Amino acid sequence: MKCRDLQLYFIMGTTNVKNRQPLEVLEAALQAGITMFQFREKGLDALSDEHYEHFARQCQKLCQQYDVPFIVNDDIELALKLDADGIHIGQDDLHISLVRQKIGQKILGVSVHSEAELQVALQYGADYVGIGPIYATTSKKDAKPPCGTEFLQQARKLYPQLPIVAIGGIDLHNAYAVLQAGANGVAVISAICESMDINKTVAIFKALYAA
Ligand code: FQP
Ligand code: MG
Repeated sequence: MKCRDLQLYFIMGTTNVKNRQPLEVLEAALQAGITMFQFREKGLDALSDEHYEHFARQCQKLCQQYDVPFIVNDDIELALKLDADGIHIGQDDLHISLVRQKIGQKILGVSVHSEAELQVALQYGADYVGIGPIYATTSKKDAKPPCGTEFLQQARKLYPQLPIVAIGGIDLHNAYAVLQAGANGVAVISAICESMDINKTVAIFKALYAA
């Protein structure tokens, strides 16, 4: 995985999409140029069982067509079954040491909120860390309070080479500040799922890296 893969990290599940086909949203985002995708099927109306797996496979197939890494949120068994490119875990998920053992060389992303969590993530070979929620988010019901960019700046200072993606309430208006604070990229759900023009939204995000 390269730092550049984190530039525009799209996260989606069926519950994030209203009045559209989730696969159409994903394909539009891929076509427009997202650099990484996380399959995150969560919430009250989330798919389960064979529907869940079938939808995951369809998302993976699209990502493969566009040569974009397909990362599974939380579900290590699914990631192994589908031979996904990687997995993302948080602090309430299976411990990172076990996850690393199970997935071998696959991409491993970890959510961290403190220097202590960051050190554990690095100790067990996290390939990237997710820091947030930077701003208030509506996409995650059990999200912690927004932390702003302070910890992000601290993490960057401590580890100049670490691949860091920022998450939580990031949109076209605040993304630049997050990159200035030291993130290699931004992870978004709503900014793309709720966009009236995905092509344009993605282009504006990506223009932040031009120069
Ligand atoms: N950062 C990222 C990423 N992806 C995520 N899914 C999270 C943070 C949140 O386990 P977690 O992870 O705290 O909650 P959930 O499993 O509900 O998503 F860095 F990839 F942008
Ligand atoms: Mg999780």
